[in-house]
Amino acid sequence: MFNKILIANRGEIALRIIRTCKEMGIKTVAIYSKADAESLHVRFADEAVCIGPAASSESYLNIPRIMAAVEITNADAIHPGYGFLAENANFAEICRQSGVKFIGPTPEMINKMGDKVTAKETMIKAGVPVVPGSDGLLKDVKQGIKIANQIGYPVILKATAGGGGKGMRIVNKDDEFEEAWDSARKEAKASFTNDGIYVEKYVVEPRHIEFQIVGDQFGNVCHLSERDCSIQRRHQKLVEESPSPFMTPELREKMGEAAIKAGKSINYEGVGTIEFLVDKFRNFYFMEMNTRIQVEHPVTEEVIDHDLIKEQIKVAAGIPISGKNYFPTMHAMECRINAEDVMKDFRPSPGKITSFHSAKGHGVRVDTHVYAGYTVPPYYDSMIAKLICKAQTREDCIKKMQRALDEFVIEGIKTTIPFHKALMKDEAFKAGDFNTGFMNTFDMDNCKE
Ligand code: MV4
Repeated sequence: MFNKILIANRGEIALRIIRTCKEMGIKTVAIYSKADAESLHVRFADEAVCIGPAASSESYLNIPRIMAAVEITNADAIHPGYGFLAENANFAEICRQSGVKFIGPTPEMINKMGDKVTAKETMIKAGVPVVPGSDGLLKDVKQGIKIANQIGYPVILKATAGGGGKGMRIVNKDDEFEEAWDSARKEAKASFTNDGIYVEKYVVEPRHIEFQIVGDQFGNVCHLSERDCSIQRRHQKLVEESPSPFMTPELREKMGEAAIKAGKSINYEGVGTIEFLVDKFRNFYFMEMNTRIQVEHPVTEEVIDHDLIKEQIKVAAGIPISGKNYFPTMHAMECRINAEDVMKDFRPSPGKITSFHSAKGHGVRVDTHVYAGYTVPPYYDSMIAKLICKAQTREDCIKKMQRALDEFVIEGIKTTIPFHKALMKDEAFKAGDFNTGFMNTFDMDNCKE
Protein backbone atom coordinates (compact mmCIF):
# COMPACT_ATOMS: atom_id res chain seq x y z
CA MET A 1 0.00 0.00 0.00
CA PHE A 2 1.06 3.60 -0.57
CA ASN A 3 2.86 5.50 2.16
CA LYS A 4 1.97 9.04 1.07
CA ILE A 5 -0.44 10.35 -1.57
CA LEU A 6 -0.21 13.82 -3.10
CA ILE A 7 -3.62 15.16 -4.08
CA ALA A 8 -3.30 17.16 -7.31
CA ASN A 9 -6.57 19.01 -6.89
CA ARG A 10 -8.50 21.49 -4.74
CA GLY A 11 -11.94 22.00 -3.23
CA GLU A 12 -14.36 19.34 -2.07
CA ILE A 13 -12.74 16.48 -4.00
CA ALA A 14 -9.32 17.14 -2.43
CA LEU A 15 -10.95 16.98 1.00
CA ARG A 16 -12.93 13.88 0.00
CA ILE A 17 -9.70 12.07 -0.99
CA ILE A 18 -7.88 13.17 2.19
CA ARG A 19 -10.69 11.67 4.30
CA THR A 20 -10.33 8.22 2.73
CA CYS A 21 -6.52 8.34 2.94
CA LYS A 22 -6.79 9.02 6.68
CA GLU A 23 -9.11 6.06 7.13
CA MET A 24 -6.62 3.89 5.23
CA GLY A 25 -3.62 5.10 7.28
CA ILE A 26 -2.03 6.82 4.26
CA LYS A 27 -0.26 10.18 4.70
CA THR A 28 -1.47 13.08 2.55
CA VAL A 29 0.05 16.06 0.77
CA ALA A 30 -2.13 18.96 -0.36
CA ILE A 31 -1.00 21.33 -3.09
CA TYR A 32 -2.60 24.74 -3.35
CA SER A 33 -2.54 28.03 -5.20
CA LYS A 34 -2.17 31.40 -3.47
CA ALA A 35 -5.95 31.87 -3.90
CA ASP A 36 -6.61 28.68 -1.87
CA ALA A 37 -4.48 29.29 1.23
CA GLU A 38 -7.65 29.41 3.38
CA SER A 39 -9.12 26.23 1.89
CA LEU A 40 -9.90 23.26 4.15
CA HIS A 41 -7.93 20.77 2.03
CA VAL A 42 -4.79 22.70 2.99
CA ARG A 43 -5.57 22.41 6.69
CA PHE A 44 -6.72 18.79 6.73
CA ALA A 45 -3.75 17.31 4.84
CA ASP A 46 -0.64 16.19 6.74
CA GLU A 47 1.51 18.48 4.59
CA ALA A 48 0.69 21.31 2.20
CA VAL A 49 2.77 22.89 -0.52
CA CYS A 50 1.93 26.21 -2.19
CA ILE A 51 2.74 25.67 -5.85
CA GLY A 52 1.91 28.99 -7.46
CA PRO A 53 -0.46 31.87 -8.12
CA ALA A 54 -4.23 31.65 -8.61
CA ALA A 55 -4.25 30.94 -12.36
CA SER A 56 -4.74 27.17 -12.93
CA SER A 57 -2.08 27.20 -15.66
CA GLU A 58 0.45 28.22 -13.02
CA SER A 59 -0.81 25.93 -10.25
CA TYR A 60 -3.24 22.98 -10.58
CA LEU A 61 -2.43 22.47 -14.26
CA ASN A 62 1.31 23.07 -13.96
CA ILE A 63 2.98 19.66 -14.22
CA PRO A 64 6.59 20.72 -13.39
CA ARG A 65 5.43 22.48 -10.22
CA ILE A 66 3.36 19.48 -9.12
CA MET A 67 6.25 17.09 -9.77
CA ALA A 68 8.51 19.38 -7.69
CA ALA A 69 6.02 19.09 -4.81
CA VAL A 70 6.08 15.29 -5.21
CA GLU A 71 9.86 15.32 -5.00
CA ILE A 72 10.19 17.51 -1.90
CA THR A 73 7.49 15.60 0.02
CA ASN A 74 8.55 12.13 -1.16
CA ALA A 75 4.98 11.11 -2.08
CA ASP A 76 4.73 7.68 -3.77
CA ALA A 77 1.38 8.23 -5.52
CA ILE A 78 -0.71 11.07 -7.00
CA HIS A 79 -4.49 11.26 -6.89
CA PRO A 80 -5.68 13.65 -9.63
CA GLY A 81 -9.35 13.94 -8.53
CA TYR A 82 -11.59 15.18 -11.39
CA GLY A 83 -10.99 18.02 -13.85
CA PHE A 84 -7.53 19.62 -14.06
CA LEU A 85 -5.04 16.82 -14.93
CA ALA A 86 -7.30 13.82 -14.25
CA GLU A 87 -7.59 12.83 -17.93
CA ASN A 88 -4.25 14.20 -19.12
CA ALA A 89 -2.32 11.26 -20.64
CA ASN A 90 0.89 13.30 -20.70
CA PHE A 91 0.67 13.81 -16.94
CA ALA A 92 0.00 10.09 -16.35
CA GLU A 93 3.05 9.33 -18.54
CA ILE A 94 5.29 11.75 -16.59
CA CYS A 95 4.14 10.11 -13.34
CA ARG A 96 5.04 6.70 -14.74
CA GLN A 97 8.49 7.88 -15.83
CA SER A 98 9.09 9.48 -12.42
CA GLY A 99 8.22 6.26 -10.60
CA VAL A 100 5.20 7.76 -8.84
CA LYS A 101 1.88 5.90 -9.17
CA PHE A 102 -0.83 7.85 -10.99
CA ILE A 103 -4.07 6.72 -9.31
CA GLY A 104 -6.02 6.10 -12.48
CA PRO A 105 -5.66 4.29 -15.80
CA THR A 106 -2.56 4.16 -18.01
CA PRO A 107 -1.78 6.95 -20.52
CA GLU A 108 -2.70 4.51 -23.32
CA MET A 109 -6.20 3.97 -21.89
CA ILE A 110 -6.71 7.72 -21.39
CA ASN A 111 -5.65 8.43 -24.99
CA LYS A 112 -7.85 5.70 -26.44
CA MET A 113 -10.99 6.97 -24.70
CA GLY A 114 -10.08 10.65 -25.14
CA ASP A 115 -10.29 10.31 -28.92
CA LYS A 116 -14.01 9.73 -29.57
CA VAL A 117 -13.61 8.06 -32.98
CA THR A 118 -11.04 5.61 -31.57
CA ALA A 119 -13.28 5.00 -28.53
CA LYS A 120 -16.27 4.29 -30.79
CA GLU A 121 -14.26 1.90 -32.99
CA THR A 122 -13.06 0.09 -29.86
CA MET A 123 -16.67 -0.28 -28.65
CA ILE A 124 -17.88 -1.63 -32.02
CA LYS A 125 -15.15 -4.30 -31.88
CA ALA A 126 -16.13 -5.15 -28.29
CA GLY A 127 -19.81 -5.59 -29.25
CA VAL A 128 -21.08 -2.54 -27.37
CA PRO A 129 -24.01 -0.75 -29.12
CA VAL A 130 -23.09 2.62 -30.68
CA VAL A 131 -25.17 5.19 -32.57
CA PRO A 132 -25.18 4.49 -36.36
CA GLY A 133 -22.94 6.92 -38.23
CA SER A 134 -19.77 7.47 -40.21
CA ASP A 135 -17.07 4.85 -40.19
CA GLY A 136 -14.43 7.08 -38.61
CA LEU A 137 -13.66 10.71 -39.46
CA LEU A 138 -15.40 12.54 -42.28
CA LYS A 139 -13.19 13.56 -45.21
CA ASP A 140 -15.39 16.36 -46.59
CA VAL A 141 -18.91 17.84 -46.79
CA LYS A 142 -19.84 15.65 -49.74
CA GLN A 143 -19.12 12.43 -47.86
CA GLY A 144 -20.95 13.82 -44.81
CA ILE A 145 -24.12 14.59 -46.78
CA LYS A 146 -24.02 11.15 -48.37
CA ILE A 147 -23.84 9.41 -44.98
CA ALA A 148 -26.52 11.73 -43.52
CA ASN A 149 -28.89 10.59 -46.30
CA GLN A 150 -28.07 6.94 -45.66
CA ILE A 151 -28.77 7.11 -41.89
CA GLY A 152 -31.49 9.77 -42.21
CA TYR A 153 -31.82 13.26 -40.70
CA PRO A 154 -31.52 14.63 -38.07
CA VAL A 155 -27.81 13.91 -37.63
CA ILE A 156 -25.20 15.29 -35.27
CA LEU A 157 -21.65 16.37 -36.08
CA LYS A 158 -19.16 15.72 -33.29
CA ALA A 159 -15.50 16.57 -32.74
CA THR A 160 -13.32 13.49 -32.21
CA ALA A 161 -11.35 15.42 -29.58
CA GLY A 162 -14.60 16.72 -28.08
CA GLY A 163 -16.75 15.97 -25.11
CA GLY A 164 -18.95 18.27 -23.10
CA GLY A 165 -20.72 19.57 -26.19
CA LYS A 166 -17.86 21.54 -27.80
CA GLY A 167 -17.70 21.21 -31.59
CA MET A 168 -21.16 19.60 -31.73
CA ARG A 169 -23.80 20.61 -34.31
CA ILE A 170 -27.25 19.18 -35.04
CA VAL A 171 -28.11 19.08 -38.76
CA ASN A 172 -31.71 18.67 -40.00
CA LYS A 173 -31.29 18.76 -43.79
CA ASP A 174 -28.77 18.86 -46.67
CA ASP A 175 -29.01 22.68 -46.89
CA GLU A 176 -27.74 23.11 -43.32
CA PHE A 177 -24.86 20.68 -43.62
CA GLU A 178 -22.05 22.83 -44.98
CA GLU A 179 -22.51 25.70 -42.52
CA ALA A 180 -22.69 23.29 -39.55
CA TRP A 181 -19.59 21.47 -40.82
CA ASP A 182 -17.59 24.72 -41.14
CA SER A 183 -18.55 26.02 -37.70
CA ALA A 184 -18.04 22.64 -35.97
CA ARG A 185 -14.56 22.37 -37.50
CA LYS A 186 -13.65 25.92 -36.51
CA GLU A 187 -14.81 25.40 -32.93
CA ALA A 188 -13.02 22.04 -32.68
CA LYS A 189 -9.80 23.52 -34.05
CA ALA A 190 -9.94 26.46 -31.61
CA SER A 191 -10.83 24.28 -28.59
CA PHE A 192 -8.72 21.18 -29.16
CA THR A 193 -6.28 22.05 -32.01
CA ASN A 194 -7.86 19.01 -33.73
CA ASP A 195 -10.62 19.59 -36.30
CA GLY A 196 -11.47 15.92 -36.88
CA ILE A 197 -15.27 15.55 -37.20
CA TYR A 198 -17.53 12.50 -37.39
CA VAL A 199 -21.29 12.19 -37.88
CA GLU A 200 -23.99 10.05 -36.33
CA LYS A 201 -27.77 9.79 -36.15
CA TYR A 202 -29.19 12.35 -33.73
CA VAL A 203 -31.02 10.60 -30.90
CA VAL A 204 -34.03 12.77 -30.02
CA GLU A 205 -34.67 13.64 -26.35
CA PRO A 206 -32.34 10.99 -24.91
CA ARG A 207 -31.66 10.27 -21.29
CA HIS A 208 -28.08 10.37 -20.06
CA ILE A 209 -27.53 7.19 -18.06
CA GLU A 210 -24.02 6.21 -17.05
CA PHE A 211 -22.59 3.04 -15.51
CA GLN A 212 -19.89 3.10 -12.87
CA ILE A 213 -17.28 0.43 -13.47
CA VAL A 214 -14.12 -0.66 -11.69
CA GLY A 215 -11.28 -2.71 -13.15
CA ASP A 216 -8.21 -4.17 -11.46
CA GLN A 217 -4.68 -5.00 -12.68
CA PHE A 218 -5.68 -8.65 -13.30
CA GLY A 219 -8.27 -8.07 -16.02
CA ASN A 220 -11.34 -8.21 -13.77
CA VAL A 221 -14.03 -5.59 -14.48
CA CYS A 222 -17.34 -5.22 -12.66
CA HIS A 223 -20.12 -2.64 -12.65
CA LEU A 224 -21.63 -0.72 -9.75
CA SER A 225 -24.95 0.06 -11.47
CA GLU A 226 -26.08 3.33 -13.01
CA ARG A 227 -26.60 7.01 -12.38
CA ASP A 228 -29.17 9.10 -14.22
CA CYS A 229 -27.62 12.48 -15.13
CA SER A 230 -30.34 13.79 -17.43
CA ILE A 231 -30.92 17.02 -15.47
CA GLN A 232 -28.26 19.16 -17.13
CA ARG A 233 -27.93 22.69 -18.43
CA ARG A 234 -25.48 23.55 -21.19
CA HIS A 235 -23.67 20.27 -20.55
CA GLN A 236 -23.31 21.05 -16.84
CA LYS A 237 -24.95 18.44 -14.62
CA LEU A 238 -27.22 19.84 -11.93
CA VAL A 239 -28.72 16.72 -10.29
CA GLU A 240 -27.77 13.05 -10.47
CA GLU A 241 -29.46 10.02 -8.97
CA SER A 242 -29.30 6.26 -8.63
CA PRO A 243 -31.12 4.13 -9.54
CA SER A 244 -32.40 5.80 -12.70
CA PRO A 245 -36.20 6.17 -12.52
CA PHE A 246 -36.20 4.84 -16.12
CA MET A 247 -34.28 1.65 -15.30
CA THR A 248 -35.70 -1.87 -15.31
CA PRO A 249 -33.90 -5.00 -14.07
CA GLU A 250 -33.72 -6.26 -17.68
CA LEU A 251 -32.22 -3.01 -19.00
CA ARG A 252 -29.73 -2.88 -16.12
CA GLU A 253 -28.64 -6.41 -16.95
CA LYS A 254 -28.05 -5.50 -20.63
CA MET A 255 -26.42 -2.11 -20.01
CA GLY A 256 -24.29 -3.48 -17.18
CA GLU A 257 -23.01 -6.27 -19.44
CA ALA A 258 -22.22 -3.70 -22.16
CA ALA A 259 -20.37 -1.50 -19.64
CA ILE A 260 -18.27 -4.47 -18.53
CA LYS A 261 -17.49 -5.36 -22.17
CA ALA A 262 -16.43 -1.75 -22.71
CA GLY A 263 -14.05 -1.87 -19.73
CA LYS A 264 -12.65 -5.29 -20.57
CA SER A 265 -11.98 -4.28 -24.20
CA ILE A 266 -9.22 -1.94 -22.99
CA ASN A 267 -8.20 -3.96 -19.91
CA TYR A 268 -9.38 -1.01 -17.88
CA GLU A 269 -7.67 -0.35 -14.57
CA GLY A 270 -9.28 1.98 -12.03
CA VAL A 271 -12.74 3.45 -11.59
CA GLY A 272 -14.41 4.71 -14.75
CA THR A 273 -17.76 5.61 -16.21
CA ILE A 274 -19.43 4.38 -19.38
CA GLU A 275 -21.89 7.04 -20.56
CA PHE A 276 -24.90 5.94 -22.59
CA LEU A 277 -27.65 7.71 -24.47
CA VAL A 278 -30.98 5.96 -23.87
CA ASP A 279 -33.97 6.67 -26.11
CA LYS A 280 -37.64 6.43 -25.16
CA PHE A 281 -37.82 2.83 -26.41
CA ARG A 282 -34.96 1.93 -24.04
CA ASN A 283 -32.47 1.46 -26.86
CA PHE A 284 -29.07 2.40 -25.48
CA TYR A 285 -25.88 3.56 -27.19
CA PHE A 286 -22.32 4.08 -25.96
CA MET A 287 -21.55 7.82 -25.86
CA GLU A 288 -18.24 8.34 -24.04
CA MET A 289 -16.05 6.85 -21.36
CA ASN A 290 -14.74 8.95 -18.46
CA THR A 291 -11.44 7.64 -17.14
CA ARG A 292 -11.64 9.40 -13.76
CA ILE A 293 -13.59 9.57 -10.51
CA GLN A 294 -16.61 11.79 -11.17
CA VAL A 295 -18.26 14.59 -9.25
CA GLU A 296 -21.40 12.46 -8.82
CA HIS A 297 -19.63 9.35 -7.43
CA PRO A 298 -21.25 9.75 -3.95
CA VAL A 299 -24.64 8.81 -5.40
CA THR A 300 -23.23 5.36 -6.20
CA GLU A 301 -21.37 5.17 -2.88
CA GLU A 302 -24.63 5.71 -1.02
CA VAL A 303 -26.72 3.14 -2.89
CA ILE A 304 -24.15 0.34 -2.83
CA ASP A 305 -22.50 1.34 0.49
CA HIS A 306 -18.89 1.32 -0.75
CA ASP A 307 -16.15 4.00 -0.72
CA LEU A 308 -15.14 4.50 -4.38
CA ILE A 309 -11.98 6.46 -3.54
CA LYS A 310 -10.88 3.52 -1.42
CA GLU A 311 -11.57 1.15 -4.33
CA GLN A 312 -9.53 3.44 -6.58
CA ILE A 313 -6.55 3.46 -4.22
CA LYS A 314 -6.75 -0.31 -3.68
CA VAL A 315 -6.72 -1.20 -7.38
CA ALA A 316 -3.88 1.28 -7.99
CA ALA A 317 -1.91 -0.53 -5.27
CA GLY A 318 -2.46 -3.84 -7.08
CA ILE A 319 -5.19 -5.33 -4.89
CA PRO A 320 -7.74 -7.39 -6.87
CA ILE A 321 -11.45 -6.48 -6.85
CA SER A 322 -14.15 -8.88 -5.65
CA GLY A 323 -15.29 -9.41 -9.25
CA LYS A 324 -19.00 -9.15 -8.52
CA ASN A 325 -21.43 -6.47 -9.64
CA TYR A 326 -23.25 -4.24 -7.17
CA PHE A 327 -26.91 -3.23 -7.28
CA PRO A 328 -28.73 -0.33 -5.59
CA THR A 329 -30.35 -1.18 -2.27
CA MET A 330 -31.49 2.43 -1.65
CA HIS A 331 -32.30 5.57 -3.63
CA ALA A 332 -29.79 8.46 -3.62
CA MET A 333 -29.81 11.88 -5.23
CA GLU A 334 -27.19 14.64 -5.43
CA CYS A 335 -27.84 18.36 -5.87
CA ARG A 336 -24.82 20.36 -6.98
CA ILE A 337 -24.72 23.60 -5.03
CA ASN A 338 -22.89 26.17 -7.12
CA ALA A 339 -21.98 29.78 -6.34
CA GLU A 340 -24.23 31.03 -9.15
CA ASP A 341 -27.21 33.35 -9.57
CA VAL A 342 -29.90 31.15 -11.08
CA MET A 343 -32.10 34.15 -11.94
CA LYS A 344 -29.25 35.68 -13.96
CA ASP A 345 -28.63 32.76 -16.30
CA PHE A 346 -26.59 30.86 -13.67
CA ARG A 347 -23.93 33.57 -13.74
CA PRO A 348 -21.02 32.89 -11.29
CA SER A 349 -21.41 34.57 -7.90
CA PRO A 350 -18.03 34.40 -6.12
CA GLY A 351 -17.37 36.26 -2.86
CA LYS A 352 -17.41 35.93 0.90
CA ILE A 353 -19.78 33.46 2.56
CA THR A 354 -21.06 35.40 5.57
CA SER A 355 -23.06 32.57 7.10
CA PHE A 356 -23.13 28.86 6.41
CA HIS A 357 -25.36 26.28 8.01
CA SER A 358 -25.21 22.83 6.46
CA ALA A 359 -28.19 20.53 6.17
CA LYS A 360 -27.78 17.57 8.52
CA GLY A 361 -29.65 14.55 9.82
CA HIS A 362 -30.36 10.95 8.90
CA GLY A 363 -29.68 10.12 5.25
CA VAL A 364 -28.10 13.51 4.53
CA ARG A 365 -24.50 13.87 3.33
CA VAL A 366 -22.74 17.13 2.44
CA ASP A 367 -19.36 17.12 0.68
CA THR A 368 -17.87 20.60 0.81
CA HIS A 369 -14.69 22.56 1.40
CA VAL A 370 -16.44 25.81 2.39
CA TYR A 371 -17.47 27.33 5.75
CA ALA A 372 -18.71 30.64 7.21
CA GLY A 373 -16.10 33.31 6.49
CA TYR A 374 -14.68 31.49 3.42
CA THR A 375 -14.31 33.53 0.24
CA VAL A 376 -15.23 31.68 -2.98
CA PRO A 377 -12.45 32.64 -5.42
CA PRO A 378 -13.47 33.60 -8.98
CA TYR A 379 -10.74 31.56 -10.68
CA TYR A 380 -12.13 28.03 -10.55
CA ASP A 381 -15.28 25.91 -10.91
CA SER A 382 -18.27 27.42 -9.11
CA MET A 383 -19.34 24.22 -7.30
CA ILE A 384 -19.09 24.81 -3.54
CA ALA A 385 -20.98 21.82 -2.09
CA LYS A 386 -22.74 18.59 -2.97
CA LEU A 387 -25.89 17.73 -1.05
CA ILE A 388 -26.56 14.00 -1.21
CA CYS A 389 -29.70 12.43 0.26
CA LYS A 390 -30.65 8.79 0.50
CA ALA A 391 -33.83 6.96 1.43
CA GLN A 392 -35.63 3.68 0.76
CA THR A 393 -37.61 5.04 -2.18
CA ARG A 394 -37.27 7.85 -4.73
CA GLU A 395 -40.34 9.56 -3.31
CA ASP A 396 -38.87 9.60 0.22
CA CYS A 397 -35.51 10.67 -1.18
CA ILE A 398 -37.10 13.74 -2.81
CA LYS A 399 -38.93 14.57 0.43
CA LYS A 400 -35.68 14.33 2.36
CA MET A 401 -33.96 16.52 -0.24
CA GLN A 402 -36.69 19.15 0.12
CA ARG A 403 -36.25 19.13 3.88
CA ALA A 404 -32.44 19.33 3.58
CA LEU A 405 -32.61 22.19 1.05
CA ASP A 406 -34.95 24.12 3.39
CA GLU A 407 -32.47 23.62 6.23
CA PHE A 408 -29.41 24.70 4.22
CA VAL A 409 -28.44 28.35 4.74
CA ILE A 410 -25.71 30.02 2.70
CA GLU A 411 -25.53 33.83 2.91
CA GLY A 412 -23.28 36.41 1.28
CA ILE A 413 -23.32 34.83 -2.19
CA LYS A 414 -26.01 33.50 -4.53
CA THR A 415 -26.30 29.71 -4.85
CA THR A 416 -28.24 27.17 -6.90
CA ILE A 417 -30.30 26.13 -3.83
CA PRO A 418 -33.43 28.05 -5.06
CA PHE A 419 -33.29 26.10 -8.34
CA HIS A 420 -33.06 22.75 -6.53
CA LYS A 421 -36.01 23.67 -4.28
CA ALA A 422 -38.12 24.44 -7.36
CA LEU A 423 -36.98 21.26 -9.13
CA MET A 424 -37.96 19.06 -6.17
CA LYS A 425 -41.53 20.46 -6.48
CA ASP A 426 -41.76 19.94 -10.27
CA GLU A 427 -44.42 17.36 -11.17
CA ALA A 428 -42.58 15.94 -14.21
CA PHE A 429 -39.37 15.59 -12.19
CA LYS A 430 -41.21 13.95 -9.30
CA ALA A 431 -42.79 11.51 -11.76
CA GLY A 432 -39.35 10.64 -13.17
CA ASP A 433 -40.56 11.94 -16.51
CA PHE A 434 -37.56 13.82 -17.94
CA ASN A 435 -34.73 13.66 -20.47
CA THR A 436 -31.67 15.78 -21.36
CA GLY A 437 -33.99 18.45 -22.82
CA PHE A 438 -35.68 19.05 -19.44
CA MET A 439 -33.98 22.38 -18.70
CA ASN A 440 -34.99 23.85 -22.09
CA THR A 441 -38.59 24.05 -20.91
CA PHE A 442 -38.16 24.46 -17.13
CA ASP A 443 -39.73 27.74 -15.95
CA MET A 444 -36.99 29.55 -14.03
CA ASP A 445 -39.59 31.86 -12.47
CA ASN A 446 -40.38 28.91 -10.20
CA CYS A 447 -37.02 29.63 -8.52
CA LYS A 448 -38.10 33.09 -7.26
CA GLU A 449 -38.14 33.08 -3.48
C1 MV4 B 1 -25.72 12.98 -28.78
C2 MV4 B 1 -27.06 13.40 -28.61
C3 MV4 B 1 -28.01 12.87 -29.45
N1 MV4 B 1 -27.65 11.99 -30.42
N2 MV4 B 1 -25.43 12.11 -29.76
C4 MV4 B 1 -23.79 15.90 -25.49
C5 MV4 B 1 -22.40 15.95 -24.97
C6 MV4 B 1 -21.64 14.92 -25.69
N3 MV4 B 1 -20.96 14.10 -24.72
C7 MV4 B 1 -22.63 14.13 -26.48
N4 MV4 B 1 -23.91 14.77 -26.34
C8 MV4 B 1 -24.99 14.34 -27.04
N5 MV4 B 1 -24.74 13.45 -28.00
C9 MV4 B 1 -26.37 11.65 -30.55
N6 MV4 B 1 -26.05 10.80 -31.52
C10 MV4 B 1 -27.35 14.31 -27.60
C11 MV4 B 1 -26.31 14.80 -26.81
C12 MV4 B 1 -26.70 15.76 -25.81
C13 MV4 B 1 -26.64 15.45 -24.45
C14 MV4 B 1 -26.17 14.23 -24.00
C15 MV4 B 1 -26.11 13.94 -22.66
C16 MV4 B 1 -26.55 14.88 -21.75
C17 MV4 B 1 -26.99 16.11 -22.15
C18 MV4 B 1 -27.06 16.41 -23.50
C19 MV4 B 1 -27.52 17.65 -23.91
C20 MV4 B 1 -27.58 17.94 -25.24
C21 MV4 B 1 -27.16 17.01 -26.19
